[in-house]
Amino acid sequence: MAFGGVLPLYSKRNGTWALRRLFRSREKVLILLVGLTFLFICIGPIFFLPDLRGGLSTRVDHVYKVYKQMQKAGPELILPPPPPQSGEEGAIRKHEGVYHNAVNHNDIHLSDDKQRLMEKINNDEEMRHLRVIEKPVVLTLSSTPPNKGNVVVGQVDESVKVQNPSGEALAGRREPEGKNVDKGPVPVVQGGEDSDPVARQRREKVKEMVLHAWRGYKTYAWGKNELRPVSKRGHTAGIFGRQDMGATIVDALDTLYIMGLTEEFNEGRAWVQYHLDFNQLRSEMSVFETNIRFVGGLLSAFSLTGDPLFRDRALHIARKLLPAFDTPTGIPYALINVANGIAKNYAWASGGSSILSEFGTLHLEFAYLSDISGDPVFREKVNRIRDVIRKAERPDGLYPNYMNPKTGKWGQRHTSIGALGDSFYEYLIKAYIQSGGTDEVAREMYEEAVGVITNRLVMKSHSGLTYLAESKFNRLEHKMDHLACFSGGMYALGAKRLQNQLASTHMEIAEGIANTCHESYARTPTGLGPESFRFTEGSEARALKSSEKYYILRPEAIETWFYMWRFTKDPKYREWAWGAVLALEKHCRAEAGYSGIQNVYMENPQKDDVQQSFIFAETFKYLYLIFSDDSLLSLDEWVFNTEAHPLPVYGANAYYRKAQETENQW
Ligand code: DMJ
Repeated sequence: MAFGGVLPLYSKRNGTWALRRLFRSREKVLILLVGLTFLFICIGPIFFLPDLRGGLSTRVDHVYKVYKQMQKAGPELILPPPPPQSGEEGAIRKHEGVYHNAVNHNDIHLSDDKQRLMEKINNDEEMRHLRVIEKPVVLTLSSTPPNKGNVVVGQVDESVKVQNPSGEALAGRREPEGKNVDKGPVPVVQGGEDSDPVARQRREKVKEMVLHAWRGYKTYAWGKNELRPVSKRGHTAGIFGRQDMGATIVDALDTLYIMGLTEEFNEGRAWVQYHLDFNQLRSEMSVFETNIRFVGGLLSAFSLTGDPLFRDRALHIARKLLPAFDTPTGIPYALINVANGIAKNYAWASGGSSILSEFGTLHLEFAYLSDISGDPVFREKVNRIRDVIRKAERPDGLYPNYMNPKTGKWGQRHTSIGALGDSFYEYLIKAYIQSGGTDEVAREMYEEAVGVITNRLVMKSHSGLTYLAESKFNRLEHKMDHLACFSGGMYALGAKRLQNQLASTHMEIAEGIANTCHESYARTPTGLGPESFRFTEGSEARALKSSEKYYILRPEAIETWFYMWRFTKDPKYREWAWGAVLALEKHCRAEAGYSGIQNVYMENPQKDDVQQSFIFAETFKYLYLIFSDDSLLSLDEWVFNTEAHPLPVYGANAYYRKAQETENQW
């Protein structure tokens, strides 16, 4: 019979025996399998849905919770956790909510971490109930940018569409709204191709570099602060606190947007919407770095796109920083634990002083925050800092790098336009520019401060190189930090905007600094400049100590070449920038991104395995802009914060988007 080989034949005559005879072993296995499958279907849900007896909503909640945790643990389910590192990454590694105790299962931090994980889960639950999730802005095209020159708001460019929360498509980006919005010429924020084919090709190369760096970060460190592009894992520096706050994402947003990398921008935007949450922070972070990278990055993204998500996140984060300003003078502390509002200074900073380049680099972001929110608190904070700085008597007219936030007295007599001082000077001229030329106090302070620096610290080497020395207890140290290379751009910007009797001298100094910083690059076999360089009898523009020979993807030299290109149109600045591109490709490009190098004087330098977040915000952006047409982020309409995040100029930029109720405060 056709079925006889498969189906058993039951005989009533002698049941057991007959069954044993009738069922062959293959058939028995089959029956067993069918039975087990049936049992699994009936009983399985009891194991997967322990709250089965509860209502439907309990079950949905639980599934949601499991789903959220699975989603967060995604990479760890597929990839094994990286080996434990000594030092900053610690023995217990947190991977998006999953904690790996890499060394000791009895580590006391483990229970702490478990508790935080529970808090995180509960918090997620709370947020899910409380927050109305906004519909994300959807840019409809792929990452290929429009290849037709400048994108102009007001003209419908079909290739770049943004959807607003109600779903209607807007042209290019959101039109400014409100009666206080400046109606000026329409800012060019994408496109801006140069007419020179070589520049166009070079700009494409820079974009390719950005994509390489972004993809590495996305693959191996998504949501972490930074990427280790050689060992392919996340990295976090102390300035960001211990949690994963996606510093790279926030620092990269505006660069991705300007380059028309819409797909990547949208990935970043979604991460900001669903994951950027400073309520999660439990450790100290730098007030200055949080302001220039997070607040600045989000404010730029808001200005460029008009998307309120970015404005609201910037406000949320800036408010978290406010307890740091609760000092007798209003000069903020350097570090804050945003979970409990406890703030303090670095112990090494001149007896616990605050640092000039940190408390003096808040003005652009805070003034703008007040204007776009209508909340005056931010502007009040920075105006108070400015008052204290102005009134404190300066030794020999120089601003020392340290001030005690309790007494308002200056600390050690150390003045520098490099580390510890740099962006304080930068923000004076830029605050004046941002105000549309109305912030007279900022102008006066800039002219005075830079006047003294010019007289006392601007030097010429034996061979005629212009450099900026430092002053330590009234003695000159003939050393210039890579950080100080930004000052060429600052001098040039000041000269062009102030047009005072010192303008031509300042322009000369700017050219000199741009050249000296280039020399510091050109005098190395790598073509990249050291962290600091010195001027002595026998050596110029070279690092002398081994601790000064590294390069960590810093932008300052390129930044100055960018300003000089815009203001002079001398093609050498583009050539120097291109030289830096080639050097970055040769020595810093790693399989998963870009890394700093340990010694610029080696033919084959070791990589430091860190992709600093500022490579996106600054290095790549300035490179891209130097090979673009001047109309893209015009310097008449935009002012760059110290992390190269563009902020609109009041009165000259339609994207200023002042809140309706605020009046001009300058
Ligand atoms: C950036 O974070 C900012 O430019 C800051 O002002 C100092 N330098 C770093 C990059 O070098």
